[in-house]
Amino acid sequence: ARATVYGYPRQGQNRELKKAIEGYWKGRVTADALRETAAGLRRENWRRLAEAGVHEVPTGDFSYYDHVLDTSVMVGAVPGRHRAAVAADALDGYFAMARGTQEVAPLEMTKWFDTNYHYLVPELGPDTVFTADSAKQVGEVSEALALGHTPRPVLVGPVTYLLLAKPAPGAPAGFDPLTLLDRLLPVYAEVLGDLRAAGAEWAQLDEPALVQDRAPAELDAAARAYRELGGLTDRPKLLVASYFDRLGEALPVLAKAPVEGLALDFTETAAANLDDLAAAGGLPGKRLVAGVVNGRNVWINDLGKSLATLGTLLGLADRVDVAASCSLLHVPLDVAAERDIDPQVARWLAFARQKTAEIVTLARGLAHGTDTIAAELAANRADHAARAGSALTRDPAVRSRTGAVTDADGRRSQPYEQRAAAQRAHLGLPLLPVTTIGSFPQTGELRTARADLRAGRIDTAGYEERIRAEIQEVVSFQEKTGIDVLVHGEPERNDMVQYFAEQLTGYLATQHGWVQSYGTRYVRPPILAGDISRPEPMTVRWTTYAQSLTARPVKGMLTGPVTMLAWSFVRDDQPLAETARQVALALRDEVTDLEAAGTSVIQVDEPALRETLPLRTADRPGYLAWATEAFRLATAGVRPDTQIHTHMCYAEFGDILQAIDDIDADVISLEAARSHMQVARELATTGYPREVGPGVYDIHSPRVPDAAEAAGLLREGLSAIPAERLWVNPDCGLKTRGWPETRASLENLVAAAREIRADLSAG
Ligand code: THG
Ligand code: ZN
Repeated sequence: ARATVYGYPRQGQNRELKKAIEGYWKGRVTADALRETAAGLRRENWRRLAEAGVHEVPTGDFSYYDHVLDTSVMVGAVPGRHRAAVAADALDGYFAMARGTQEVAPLEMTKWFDTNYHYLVPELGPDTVFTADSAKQVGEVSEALALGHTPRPVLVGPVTYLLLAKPAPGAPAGFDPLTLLDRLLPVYAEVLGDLRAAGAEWAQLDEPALVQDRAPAELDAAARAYRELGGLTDRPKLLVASYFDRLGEALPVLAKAPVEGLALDFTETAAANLDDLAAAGGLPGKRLVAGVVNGRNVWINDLGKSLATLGTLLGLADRVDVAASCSLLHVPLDVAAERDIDPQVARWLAFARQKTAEIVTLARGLAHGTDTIAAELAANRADHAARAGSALTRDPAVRSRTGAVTDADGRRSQPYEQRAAAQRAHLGLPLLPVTTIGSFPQTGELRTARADLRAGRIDTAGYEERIRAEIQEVVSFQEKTGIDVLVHGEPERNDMVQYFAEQLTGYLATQHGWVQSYGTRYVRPPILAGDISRPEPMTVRWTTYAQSLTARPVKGMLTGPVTMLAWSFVRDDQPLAETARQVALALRDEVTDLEAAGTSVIQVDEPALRETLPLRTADRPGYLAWATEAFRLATAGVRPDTQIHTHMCYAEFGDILQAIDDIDADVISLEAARSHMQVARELATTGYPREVGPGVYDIHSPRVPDAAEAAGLLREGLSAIPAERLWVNPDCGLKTRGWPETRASLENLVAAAREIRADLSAG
C-alpha cells in the first residue's frame, strides 16, 4: 500500500500565485516571471509531498485559473469569440476565456459539484472540432520527472468534461454535449499517448460527474469511453477517479472497464461504496485507491476507523493505496501557520499538509502493520478524546436549548394573510415598495479604514467614526432618492459569513486559511468547531443607529443559518441538522433583539440554500427538511407585524421552489433581471402566496438600466405577481458596484416604481 493525493492547493503559503497573476494582468509582472513563480510553486508542492512520503505526485492539477478551463484548452474547445485572442497569445487568450475582454464575454462560471470552487463552463456545439494540445500536461510530467519525482498526471475525464459543458450559443435547441463523445475520445487518446511518451506510468482520469444520478445513456457513454481508452495500446495505466459521493450504478460500469485502477471515496457521504464494491465482486487484478481521509473538511482523520476500512478493502482488490477522498484543493494549506488558534484545538485540525501526513501514516500502517504506527494511533485517539470531552465542543446550555426545540418554535404565530394585514398597517408602505438587498458600495476608503484598524494605525473610536459617517451618507442618499425600506449599507462588514462567525462563540477564524473560490479569488471559511452561542447582540447597534437617522423603516440584515454552514467548514462530529439548529437559535436571538430595538423589517439572507443541494436527488428531501427548519427557527419568533425578508441569488431556483415556499418568509428578493423575471413566473405557477422582489437591476454588470427598462421588467413581473405582492429591488447587494452607477440605477428604479404606481391608481 502506498500514499497518494489527487491535487494540492495551488496558491502557495502567501498566495504568491494570486499576486503573480494579478500582477501580470496589471502589466507589472512579465509572462516569464509568472511562469517562474508557477514552476516554483509546483516544485515546492511536489517536494513537500515527496518528503512527507507520497509515492506518486499529482501533475496537471496546477492551474493559472481553473482545471476545467485547462481541459478546454487541452482538447481545443475554444469558443469562436475567443479564438483571435488565443491565436495572438496563448496565455492572454486563456485569460480572455476566463475573464472576458472589452470586446468579448468570458465563459460562464459555475460551482464545481457541491464545493465552493467555481469552474468555467465549456461551451460546445455540433460544430466544435476537438484538437489535442497536450503541452501543459506533458510539460508538468517532464518537470516532475526532472526533479526526480514519479508523476501521475491528473485530467478531467472525458465523460465528466462533456457532462459539465453547456450548449454553445447558437447550438440547436436541446443539443446534448455528450453526443460529442466519439469525437472527443481520439483527442484523449492522443494526449494519453503523449503522456506515456513523456514517461508517465499512470494517468488519472477524474469522473466525479458519475457520482450524480445518471441516465442509462450516460452510463453507457461511460462504459464506451473506458472501453475505448482502455483498449488503446499506447497509453499509461489508467486510474479512473470518483469523489464527492458514492458511484452507485456507475460502480459496476467502471469496475468492468478495461482500466487498471479505480479511485473511490470512502468518507461518510460515500460509505455505500464499500458494500457496492463488495457486491460488484471487488476489483480483481486492479489497483484500488481508497479515499479514506476527507479531502474537503478540516478535521483530523479517525485513523483507527480508516485502518479498519482499509483492512476490509484489502480483500477486494489486487492492490490498495491510500488517498484523500478528493483533491486537497478544497482545504487550506497548513494548520501550522495559524498562530491565533489555541494549540490544543489546533491538534484537532488537519489542512492539506496534515492530511498528507495522515495518508502516509495510514499507508504505512496498512503495508507494515498497525504496530509500526502505534505512536500515531495513540496520539490520534488522545486528540479525538480531547475534542469529544472539550467544553468548546459541548456546551450544556446550547444542548439543552436545541433539545427543547418544538415544531411550534418554527411556526409564525399567525398565517401569512393575517401577518400581511398587520404589516401593512404597521409599515404603511406604498404599492411596489422600493428597497435594496443590503450592502452599498464598499469604497477604497472603507477597506483602508479596516486595514488601518487591523494594523493599529487608527483606534476603534476612529474606525467607528468612519462607519457612522458612511451610514449617515447611505441613509440620507436613500431618503433623498425615495427608497421606501432603507438599509444601513453594511460598511462595517467584510464577508457576510466571517462578520457573524467572528462574533459567535464556537466558531474559529483562520489567518491564512485561504481556499480558492474562483480564479485568483479566495475565501477564508471560518470553522464551526464547537457548540454555537451568541454572547451579545451582533448587529443591533449599527441598525438602530441607522434607524435613529430616519423616520422610514430600516431593514435589519442577517446571514441565514444554511449559508452560515455552506460557507464555513462544518463539524464532522454531529449531524449538519444539529449544527444548523444551533446557528439558527443564535440568529433567532438576534432577530428578537432587533425587533425589541424597534426594527420592523428583518432580512435573513440565504444565497446558499440552492447551492448546497446534495448531489444525489434521493438525499435532497432530507437536506431541505433541516435547511428550511433552520430558517424558520431563526425567523419565526417575531410578532406578526414584523416583516421577515429573505434574499437568494444565483438564478436557477427550479429545484427549490417548494423550499422557498416552506421557509414562510413574508418577502423574498431574487436574482431575475437577466432572465426577464423568469423566476417570478415560476413562483406564480406554483401558487406562491407571499411577496416577491424579482431583481430589476443586474448588479453583476456596470450597466445602468434606465427607468423605462426597469419599468418594462416590472410590468413583466406584474403579469405574474399581483401589485399588492410585488417589490422593487436590485438583483443582489451593491458592495461590488461603484457609487456613480449605484446612484443612477436606484434613481431609475424609484422612477419606474412611481410610474407604475401612477398607472395602477389611474387604471
Ligand atoms: N463569502 C464566503 N463564501 C462565498 C462567498 C462569500 N462563497 C461563494 C461566493 N461568495 C464566492 N464569491 C467570492 C467573491 C469574491 C471573493 C471571493 C469569493 C474575493 N476574495 C478576496 C480575494 O481573493 O482577493 C479576498 C477577500 C477577503 O479579504 O476576505 O474577492 O461572499 N465566505
Ligand atoms: Zn444576492
